[in-house]
Amino acid sequence: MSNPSRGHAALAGITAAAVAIGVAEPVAVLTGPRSAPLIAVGGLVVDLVPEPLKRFGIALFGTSDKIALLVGTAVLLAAFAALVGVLAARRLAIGLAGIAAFAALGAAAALTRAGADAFDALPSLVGAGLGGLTLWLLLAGPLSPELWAWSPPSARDLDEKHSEADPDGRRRFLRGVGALAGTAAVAGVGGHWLAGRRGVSAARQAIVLPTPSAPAPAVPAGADLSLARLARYVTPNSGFYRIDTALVVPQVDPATWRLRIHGRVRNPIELSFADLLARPMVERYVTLACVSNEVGGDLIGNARWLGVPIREVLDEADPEEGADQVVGRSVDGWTCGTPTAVLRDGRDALLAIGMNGEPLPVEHGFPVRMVVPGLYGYVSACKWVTELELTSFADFDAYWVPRGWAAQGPIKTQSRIDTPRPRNRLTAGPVMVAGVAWAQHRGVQQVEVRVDGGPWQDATLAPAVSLDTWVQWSWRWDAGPGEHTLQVRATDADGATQPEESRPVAPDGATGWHTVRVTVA
Ligand SMILES: Nc1nc2c(c(=O)[nH]1)N[C@H]1C(S)=C(S)[C@@H](COP(=O)(O)O)O[C@H]1N2
Ligand SMILES: [Mo]
Repeated sequence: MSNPSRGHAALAGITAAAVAIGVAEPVAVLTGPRSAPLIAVGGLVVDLVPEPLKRFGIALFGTSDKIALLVGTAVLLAAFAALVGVLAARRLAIGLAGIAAFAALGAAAALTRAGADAFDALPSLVGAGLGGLTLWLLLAGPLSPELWAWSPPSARDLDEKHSEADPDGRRRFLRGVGALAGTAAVAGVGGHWLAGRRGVSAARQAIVLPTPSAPAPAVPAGADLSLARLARYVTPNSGFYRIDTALVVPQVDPATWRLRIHGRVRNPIELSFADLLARPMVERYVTLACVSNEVGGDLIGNARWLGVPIREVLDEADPEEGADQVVGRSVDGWTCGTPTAVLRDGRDALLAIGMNGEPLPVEHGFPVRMVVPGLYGYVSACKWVTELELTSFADFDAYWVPRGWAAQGPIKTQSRIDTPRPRNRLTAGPVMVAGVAWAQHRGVQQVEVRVDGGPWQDATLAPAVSLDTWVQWSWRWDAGPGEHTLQVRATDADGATQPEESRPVAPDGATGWHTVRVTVA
């Protein structure tokens, strides 16, 4: 900004916004982190942005998409705040109106989040009040360069005559900006930290998982080929992919958690966490997969889940005829729709509380989530689940359905080459080609590999715990010098081979053969 006093005005606007956002944080300690304006508006954006844009964001930023969203929101906010400052220097009322518009947006965003009450508007309102005060202090009040205080002149007047002429006022103004920005930072960081301390990690650590009455089968020897770069057969919790719409991870206290099984049932049920713990638990390996996984992608993981069979709970609730959909609802309002028949057909669909021998990690749905073998996560794997509502597919569309994804989401047979990696440079001679393949609940019958479009060769399948997990495969390649293309395809136990046709992830999962190009020297 070439023009110093317009720069001052912009700085005043940005400082006012920083104060508003910063002081909202300690208020949000009382009302919950999702009511803080930046997070609330970000959450609204997540729910409202058109699907192709969101996919572009995910493709661009990967798993940092949420951070990118918040940084983007903050940059936009700063630009708007600078403009508000410049307008406020001409007429304070216009600036205050700009702040009021912000407050309305923040409050509206907070109030429309699932489970919100009137108090959720508070962080935005308190923030906006103090932001408005800041604007006044810096542009018209005691912290403004002296002349500004007497009469609010036009910015042009300021530029030409006064700002250079009042070094004391300028210094006072800049000191004020520094103090207010510092206060905003302390309030923001401190409030955020306090909100974090109110999280549930202590409650999680206090949980002692019950011994399963039906333990998981042992992982057969040789299930994990233990090759460098090949995904482990069991994915550690720390490396398990995470996909959800939550900008702040819901903190659900197991002491107050409830699961309601209701809707079109003859016998509605409500369970506490203690009720759940008192039931017989089963433990099963199940490979979870995301519908947004590209061919060759890593939005898939295999874990040992401990939980209560959903089937048993549904049997007790006694669904009415025609209630063909079970809607899993998270505390944050997210929903998924699972076919009732799938949940009752005998597969190990679980209300899971444990993951690889630990209580569920908070970001993976603590204290309770759904896990359903054979279905993509978006139609089955509700984290932080608090309701199972019996309805029909005709009567209710779950979260992703109106956003262009299929209501039914059985996992498609897929296979992936983990080693060698694309563009690896290899030495001629024997090369171990290996990867994973999956066709949950049907099972993988065969994996084949081909080089440069040549004949398909049978890979060796490692043993797996069950049809509900992925399987590792390997194939010894006698690599000759040159550029080569490796491809893989799997056939499920029903004899259906992965189609070659490359289709995008939407609406119901990608198809095509994973293809890796390497150089052999
Ligand atoms: N509450 C909630 N549960 C959710 C989601 C979500 O956005 N919110 N995303 C689903 C999707 S799309 C997938 S693929 C799985 C991912 O589970 P994970 O993050 O534990 O790997 O969670 C499912 N459960
Ligand atoms: Mo997903």
